[in-house]
Amino acid sequence: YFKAAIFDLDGVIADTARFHFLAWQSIADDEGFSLPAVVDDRVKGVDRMASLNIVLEYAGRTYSDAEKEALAAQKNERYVKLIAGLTPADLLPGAQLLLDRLRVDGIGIGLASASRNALPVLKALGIFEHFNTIADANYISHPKPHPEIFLTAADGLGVSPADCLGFEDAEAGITAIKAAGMTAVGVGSAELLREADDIVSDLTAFDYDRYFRTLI
Ligand code: G16
Ligand code: MG
Repeated sequence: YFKAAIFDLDGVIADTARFHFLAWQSIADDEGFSLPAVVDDRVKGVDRMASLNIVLEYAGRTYSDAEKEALAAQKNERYVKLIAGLTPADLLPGAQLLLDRLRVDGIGIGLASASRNALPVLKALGIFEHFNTIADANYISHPKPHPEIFLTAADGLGVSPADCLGFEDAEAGITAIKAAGMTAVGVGSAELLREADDIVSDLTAFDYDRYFRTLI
């Protein structure tokens, strides 16, 4: 049995990937180019500046560092506006029930998110109190697929990586979990998440009793 669960945020717990994509799309619109739908998957779990670099591959020109800083800031302003209206209804299926069960069973709960907006998102979703530790992009220096963010979360929980189960919807995230020496549950497409030890379409399909000991 595992002693802790470490979650990615966007695409695993929160239905926020669509807001990231909308914000990038509006940046592309302003700059006069369009984004193919595949960008939605390409920016999943990828930090802000690296996401911008992916977006700008579809622009017809190159951008200076100063221009990039300005565009990244603009995107974030728009994203922050879009998530201002988040409520517990924006939790992905199965997330609330799983977090509740883990808490009741005394399993450590950690967050490993590439988003610098993870805190306000957790608060708006009403699940901030469930987390025993939060590792987000504000506190780490190496983005996923580097294991640092998952190792930081395990450290915060005081649990060894081998006793942690990680949940991710992005390929780079699964790589990070495996590199951290943890077991990985992929949430979403089986094709994209081949490296995962187990794959579920969403958290309602997660087999709790296979991984965690139920106390009551
Ligand atoms: C998330 C999203 C990414 C986003 C990144 C940074 O990662 O999946 O698309 O670019 O956060 O977000 P922000 O601009 O808010 O710092 P995760 O790891 O939670 O899936
Ligand atoms: Mg994600």
